[in-house]
Amino acid sequence: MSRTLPNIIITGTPGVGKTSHCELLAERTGLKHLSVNDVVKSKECHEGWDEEYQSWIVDEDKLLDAIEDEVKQGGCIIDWHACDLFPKSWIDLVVVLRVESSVLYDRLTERKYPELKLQENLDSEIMEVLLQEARDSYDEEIVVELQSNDAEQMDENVDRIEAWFKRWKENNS
Ligand code: DAT
Repeated sequence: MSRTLPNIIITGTPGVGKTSHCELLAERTGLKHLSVNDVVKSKECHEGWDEEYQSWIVDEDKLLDAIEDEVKQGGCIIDWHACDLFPKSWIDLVVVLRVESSVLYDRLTERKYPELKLQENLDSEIMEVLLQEARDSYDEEIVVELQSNDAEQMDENVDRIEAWFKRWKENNS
């Protein structure tokens, strides 16, 4: 069954601005902000809490089962720091947000990340791990890399994604 509304993934290293972008986009487009973090917690799609990393150990099969029906209907903005687990057939656009290391350092310090987690996330951003994961998992035409260093860039990004959404609806109506 084809979707009447698209599904978008907003991904990137923690602190890059996924949640902020998703909230703005949900307001502007009426699409649903699907925070995978919230689903993992509320539907217990995890195998416990990792003390060292201060994060849930996600059970990906459970997670996919928990969101499948909703995502297959379309109209979701998926907010998660990974993207390779979602079946290609579910997804219409993958936005990889990027940020400069010094800005990310400040944002993650503000969040009081433990040292190891802070360092690993900074390395991950510098090594473009999420961008590579997106390119390896989806057709290159649907993967977009956008900068998220400041509010102006966030506004531009939201405008761009909203414009993409309107075109998608026209082309798929
Ligand atoms: P994520 O969901 O990727 O972890 P977030 O949306 O929670 O990131 O943002 C982390 C913090 O950084 C939050 O205080 C908002 C701020 N922030 C994110 N993107 C920004 C941007 N482009 N301009 C200014 N502040 C931003």
